Amino acid sequence: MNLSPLQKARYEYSPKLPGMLRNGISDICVKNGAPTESVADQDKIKALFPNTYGKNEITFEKGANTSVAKKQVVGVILSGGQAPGGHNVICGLYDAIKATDKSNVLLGFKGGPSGLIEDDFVEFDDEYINAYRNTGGFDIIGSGRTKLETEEQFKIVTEVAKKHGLTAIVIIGGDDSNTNAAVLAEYMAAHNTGVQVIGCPKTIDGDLKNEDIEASFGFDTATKTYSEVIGNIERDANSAKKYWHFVKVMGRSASHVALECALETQPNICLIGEEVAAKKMSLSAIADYIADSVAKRAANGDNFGVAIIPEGIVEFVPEFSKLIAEINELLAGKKTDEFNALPNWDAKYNFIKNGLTAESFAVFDILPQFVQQQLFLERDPHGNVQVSLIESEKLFSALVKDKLAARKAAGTYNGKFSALHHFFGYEGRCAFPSNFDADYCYSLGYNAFMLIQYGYTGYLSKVSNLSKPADEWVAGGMPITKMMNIERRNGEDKPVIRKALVELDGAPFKYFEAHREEWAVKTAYTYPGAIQYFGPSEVCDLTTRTLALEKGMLK
Ligand code: FBP
Repeated sequence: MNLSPLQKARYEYSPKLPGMLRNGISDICVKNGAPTESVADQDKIKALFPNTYGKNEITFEKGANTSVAKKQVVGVILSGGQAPGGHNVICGLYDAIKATDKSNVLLGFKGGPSGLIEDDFVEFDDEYINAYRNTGGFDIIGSGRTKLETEEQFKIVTEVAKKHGLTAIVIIGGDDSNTNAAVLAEYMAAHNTGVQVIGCPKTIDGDLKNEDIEASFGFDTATKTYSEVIGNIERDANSAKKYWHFVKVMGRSASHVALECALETQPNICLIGEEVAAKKMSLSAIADYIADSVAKRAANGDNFGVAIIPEGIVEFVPEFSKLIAEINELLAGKKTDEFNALPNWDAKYNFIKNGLTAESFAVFDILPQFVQQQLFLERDPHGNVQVSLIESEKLFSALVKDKLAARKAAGTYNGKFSALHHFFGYEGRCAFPSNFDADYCYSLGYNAFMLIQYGYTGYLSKVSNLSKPADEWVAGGMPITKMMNIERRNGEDKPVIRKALVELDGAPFKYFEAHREEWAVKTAYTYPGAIQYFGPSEVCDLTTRTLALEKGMLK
């Protein structure tokens, strides 16, 4: 195979472990912490997880390894969207497994959770693993979005585990996948299978974090990748001085990615979904907010700018969510066929007009026609509108254009507005992991095996103190049940890990809020440049601004 020079160089990189894990397997012992309680709904969660609830938080420290030696056969899966560093979680896991005992085995189940059900696996060896060290992607075994949650699936997984003599399963995934890891751990314990289950926190969206998990892996690299390109676009905008760039960035729900990119690049505008919801902003109010920046900059002769739009934004606009709910209702069941049979858009438009409340129709009516039509094109398997497919970067630039036309007619604006659109998502999910993600992920994997070796189940591999150099990182484990509460999902009460949205009183948002008025008018762009893998630590080992602000390292 032809390898790029960087690929070869990254194979040679030795990821940094937390200081306490650096002395070799025989010198790692457990320090017991306090028993835990779930973040809310304690009685209900305890009743649902009688075998795994309330266990102690633990950390590892230097000291004689007291774990009981046994042959380990571990299965691992990657679950959900790709995130840079996933390969290193598996490499760290593999190295710890083999350093403990060469005869231990690591099986990778292919294509995500379905690999466990279909018993589709590969047994890792040095040659296989070495081809993936410090590389991006999930192609080592692939990933998938099948949910492991039914009793039927758990029975099959138990059979597969028995067949291979699995002692443990490691699930690398986001909030949903780790919720399922907790349920599977409870099932395995309740049925005395002897199979331990350990989770690892992954997602570029950054919404799997809490007082225990400081960051999900992949967020660092993905946001640095987007920020590099946004910075380049800012420089292009400032050079040509003729375009407003509307840049949508991934983040299915929470706006952490958009906020981090804004902190890195200081654009003129960045929308934050959580703020839009808290202030109950309408589409029109958001468009006015952006148009104000365009107009003020135009008054200074700057007919250019950059606006960051989070992928999940429209679901945070209350009137838009109501509109979507009404459309789903309007087209439920056979009415979809009736709608599809209408001869042209005019007839469809009237059907919609007659079926929506006046309030929702008013919202529908201000949407540009391509968005109106998008709402009826792609539907999910339940027949619902796929909000994530709406081109919100184009939606907002179109709404802003209308606002500016009205202002021009009223004589309050006299600039030029020419918009370009970008969507950055997949570009960042498989980048070579930054040194931070390479180190963090390797540590999560290595640490996951230490949890297995010491007999823990239903735990999330936890590496903290991440804003400090890696030798000061703290490795340990946290019962997943500690992060759970009860939420309503598909009409049922379910135990789930609480999704972390952007906190409007948190330091990252506060910093942004304190500066955004200035950024909206001035050209205050910053240019992060490409991720640096080799060079001085202050350039190569930087964490995100979000983490630095949360930990008080930046003011
Ligand atoms: P995870 O939550 O599984 O990590 O995935 C997040 C994400 O990258 C979102 O940012 C994006 O909306 C989504 O995946 C895209 O999913 P898909 O890969 O299925 O198109």
